[in-house]
Amino acid sequence: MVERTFVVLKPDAVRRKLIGKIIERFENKGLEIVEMKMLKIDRELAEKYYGEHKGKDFYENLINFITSGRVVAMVVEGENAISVVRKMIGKTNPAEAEPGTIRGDFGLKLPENVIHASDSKESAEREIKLFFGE
Ligand code: FUP
Repeated sequence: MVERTFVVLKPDAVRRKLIGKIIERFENKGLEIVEMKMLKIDRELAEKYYGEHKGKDFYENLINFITSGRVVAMVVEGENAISVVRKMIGKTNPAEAEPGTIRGDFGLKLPENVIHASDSKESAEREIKLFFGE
């Protein structure tokens, strides 16, 4: 089934000039970028985006990181895009992510894990709406 998923290249990826290298992987895979914008996430948007983590010990650190610089938000489309992109990004902790995955190749320690991608159809819909509207 053709799906749409939501991807964010986080402030560490932008600072380290990895935008092109990461987008190239999605294009090489045959996925299509159907929406894309650069923005600085403010605290209000960050709290909505990471609402499920409120109260966790890493929450403040995470909000500070995601609001620390510009990000690139995009909608990526393709056959089974949600699970395919999750496989391509690797495990949450870049120290544990397999080499060959984006986090495994470009990240070293949390919270700087380079990239986000939706983990389900429900979160994809919620996150696309949050960043791109209806
Ligand atoms: P993921 O879906 O892989 O992005 O992971 P989560 O939704 O569980 O976590 C969201 C973000 O919280 C991660 F990208 C990084 C941060 N995080 C930490 O900083 N420490 C943790 O122990 C877990 C997550």
